[in-house]
Amino acid sequence: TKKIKKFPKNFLWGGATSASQIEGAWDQGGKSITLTDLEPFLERKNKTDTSFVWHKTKDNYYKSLENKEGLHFPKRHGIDFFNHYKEDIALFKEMGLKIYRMSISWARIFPNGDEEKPNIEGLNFYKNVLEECKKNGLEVMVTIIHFDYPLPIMEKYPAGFADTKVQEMFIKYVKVLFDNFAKYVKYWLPVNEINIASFFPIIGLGYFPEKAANPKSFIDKQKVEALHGLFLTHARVVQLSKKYENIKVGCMVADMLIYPYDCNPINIIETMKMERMTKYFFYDVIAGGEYPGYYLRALKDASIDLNISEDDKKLLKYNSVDFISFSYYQSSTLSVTDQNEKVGGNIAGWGKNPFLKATEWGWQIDPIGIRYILTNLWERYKKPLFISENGIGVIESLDENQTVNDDYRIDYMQKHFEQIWEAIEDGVDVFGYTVWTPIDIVSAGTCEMAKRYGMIFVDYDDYHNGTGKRYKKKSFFWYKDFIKNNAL
Ligand code: P53
Repeated sequence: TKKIKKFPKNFLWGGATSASQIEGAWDQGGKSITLTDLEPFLERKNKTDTSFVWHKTKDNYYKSLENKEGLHFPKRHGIDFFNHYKEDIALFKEMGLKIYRMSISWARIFPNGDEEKPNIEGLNFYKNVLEECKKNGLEVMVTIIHFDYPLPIMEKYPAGFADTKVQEMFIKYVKVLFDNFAKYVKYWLPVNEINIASFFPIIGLGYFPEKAANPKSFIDKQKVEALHGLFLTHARVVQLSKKYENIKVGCMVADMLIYPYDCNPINIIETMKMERMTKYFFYDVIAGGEYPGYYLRALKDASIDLNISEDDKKLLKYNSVDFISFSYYQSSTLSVTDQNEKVGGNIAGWGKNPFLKATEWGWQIDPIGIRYILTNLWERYKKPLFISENGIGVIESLDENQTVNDDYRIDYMQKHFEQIWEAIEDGVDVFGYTVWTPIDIVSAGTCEMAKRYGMIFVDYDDYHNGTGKRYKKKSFFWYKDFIKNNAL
C-alpha cells in the first residue's frame, strides 16, 4: 500500500486572485483608472508568442484611453466579482479553503493618491468582502498592490517610486489599510511579484520608461532609483506593521526558476548570474536585509552611483520581512553556448527543457522545481515560506454535464503537492499554499479569459460575452477532499 503523505496540521491551503483580474466595476465606487484598465485584448495566432507584452509604451496607454479602434478592455470587467463576491466567497468556503489571498486596489482607496482622506466607498467595498470572509471562516492574505498602478498618480508624479511623495502616499495608503483591516487580515504582501514589477516600470515602479521594456536591461539609472525607492517603502511597511498586533508582512517574488541547459561550467555560472538579477536580488534585499555585493558591483560597472545612506541601510536591515512568498509556474533553461529554443511563457520563459511538457501557452510544467526552490530559499534565508501562486492555465469549456473534467489540473496540483511534502519532510518550513486560481479570471499577461486557471468555471469569453454564471469543475471537488484529509 501507498504511504500516506500527511501535511502539517495547520497548513494553510487556499486560493489567490487579484483585484484587476476579477473585480470589474472599473469606473464605479469612486475608483480612478489604473494601468490595467488600459490593456486591450489583442487577438493573436500563436498563444506562445508574448512579444507584444514588451510593447507596452506610454503611447499605447494613451491610445487606449482614447480607444479610437473600439478595442475591448477585459480588466475593466474581470469576472464581476464586485457584484458577485458573496456568491464567490461562499463557493471558496464550500471548497474548504482555509485562506483566501486577494488584492486591494489603490485606485479605490486613494484614487489620486494625494487626497487627505480615503475614499469611503472603496473602503466599504473591501470591508464587506472581508466581513464575508470572516463569516465564512476564511483567513485572508492581502496583496497591497498587484500590477494595478493608478494612472492619475503616474501623471502627476512621473518619477514613480523614485519620488518620496509617491513613497509617502503609498505608506499613507498602507496605514489606512492596517488601521481598518488589521483585525481581519493577518498576512500582508506589499507588492505582487516585485521582480516582475521591475521588469515593467509601468506596472511596478510607477513611471513610463523612455523605451518599451527590455528584459535584458536590469540596470539603468531610472530603474535603479525607482527600485531603491520601492525597497525603502517595502521596508517601511514592515516597520509600520510592528505597531499592529498579530499581523505579518511577507515579500512576493515571481520565482522564475532557471536551470543550466547543460553541464558546461560557463552555462552554470551564467545561469547563476541570471537568477541573481531576475529574482535573488529581490529576495536578498527584502528578506536578506541588504544589497548584495554582486548588485553593487553591477552598479559600479555601469557607473551608476546609487546613494544608499546609512539610514537606508538600517531601515532595510531591521525591517526585513516576516515570511517569504513566491509564485511558481514553470522552470526553463539557459545556455549561452548553444542556441536552445526559447519557451513561450510570458516573460518568465528562457529556454526549453527537453525533459518537460508545456501548457498551451508554452509554460513548462515542472513539479520538482517547487521542491528545489523551497529548499534553496529555506537554506538561504531561514524564514517561513508561503507559496502564494501556483497553477495551470488551460483552454476549457463546459461539457454536457455543465462541468469541466480537468484531470490535468488535478494531476498538476497533486504532483506539486507531493514535492512540497518532500521539502517539508526535509525540514523546510512551509506554512501555506494558495492556488492560482480558485475561480477563472482574466489573465494578467495576455488579458485572455480563455486562459483558465480556476477550479470554478466562469461563463465569460474573451469579450466578456456570457452569463457570468459559475460552475464547479472536477478539481473543485478534488481540492475539497484533499484539504479535508490534509494528505495525499
Ligand atoms: P498570466 C509573469 C511571469 C510569471 C507570473 O500569469 C506572472 C507574470 C505576469 O503576467 O504573473 C503572475 O495571467 C501574476 C498573476 C497572473 C499569473 O502569474 O499571464 O501574479 O496576476 O495572473 C499568471 O497567465
